[in-house]
Amino acid sequence: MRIDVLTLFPEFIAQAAAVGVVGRAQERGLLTLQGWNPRDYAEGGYRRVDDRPFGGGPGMVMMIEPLRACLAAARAADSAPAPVIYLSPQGQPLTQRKVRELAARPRLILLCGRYEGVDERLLEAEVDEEISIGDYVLSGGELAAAVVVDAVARLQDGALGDAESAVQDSFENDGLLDCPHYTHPAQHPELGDVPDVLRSGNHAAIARWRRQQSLGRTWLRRPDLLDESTLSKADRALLAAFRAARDGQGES
Ligand code: 9WO
Repeated sequence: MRIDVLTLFPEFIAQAAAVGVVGRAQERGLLTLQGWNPRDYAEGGYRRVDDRPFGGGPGMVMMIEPLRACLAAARAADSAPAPVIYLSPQGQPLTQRKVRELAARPRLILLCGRYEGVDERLLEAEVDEEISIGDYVLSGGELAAAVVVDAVARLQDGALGDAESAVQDSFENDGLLDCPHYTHPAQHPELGDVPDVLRSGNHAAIARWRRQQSLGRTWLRRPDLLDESTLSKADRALLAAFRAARDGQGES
């Protein structure tokens, strides 16, 4: 997969994508990432990319022409068609479902705004999709673009090692939250013991416990993710037992 990122800070994206799973995906040729700086396509000695907003008010707006020329250059770097995605708080929320959809494409172009944003006419003419990574304001689209690159890169075939793939499977976990994890020491003098079931060697019981923890934690922390009517009978029973154990805890 190829991802082109239009940004006034291309080195930021390159650094964020140089480490860990995403860095390795690039080394393995599973992901080609290229940064494009609109300033390189700006006219004049000052290489201006922003100007004052019509209507007045504070701040600056990114101008049409440097972005248009930069986008044309990025598009021309590869013959595969690419949707242009603008990262902004006004976009559609990014979900794992959306990430899977984007990861299946041969190519993406990500557009990062700075200042107060981009001239609306450029967005209307060139942007196919607007995506938000959450309901907060950043100082630019770069951190959000790095999030998209990371989430999409790790879904490329061969990007994860076997162990990480297993983790991925358990995270995707039917839309449930992950279960708790433990490692050595089995006993800690202040922080307590690892649950016995995880040291029992009973793999069926361990799988059941983890599933129950996932269900219980989703119910407690993110009830919006849980549609109990779509749970299997076995899942409903595990969740009922989780609730019962919790209700019992406060009683003497
Ligand atoms: C800046 C600003 C200043 C005063 C009053 C209102 C204001 N709005 C903004 C603003 O939204 N600036 C954006 C900065 C312009 C587009 C790029 N920026 C951005 C992207 N901030 N946050 C994101 C973002 C992207 C994806 N998901 C979450 C947030």
